[in-house]
Amino acid sequence: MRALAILCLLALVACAPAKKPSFDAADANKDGKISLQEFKNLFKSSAQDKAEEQFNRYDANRDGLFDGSEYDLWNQVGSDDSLRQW
Ligand SMILES: [Ca+2]
Ligand SMILES: [Ca+2]
Repeated sequence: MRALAILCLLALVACAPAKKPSFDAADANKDGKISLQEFKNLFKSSAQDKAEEQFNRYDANRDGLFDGSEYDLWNQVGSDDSLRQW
């Protein structure tokens, strides 16, 4: 059981979220939505295509904007930290 506990702990550490920008930080113009451009600003210049791909994937209602819940979902499960700018 001890080995299992250690494994669980390791998994937790591995999955611990990196420091991520809050919704408010990403929402540069403070209109309460994240536009594709604002979203892309979170990514490295070399990862702009991937940013757009992810944006389209997580824009659940296809309105071209991320609201809080869409952004949170992306932040929790969709983000690839290697692509991020920070
Ligand atoms: Ca905005
Ligand atoms: Ca949306």
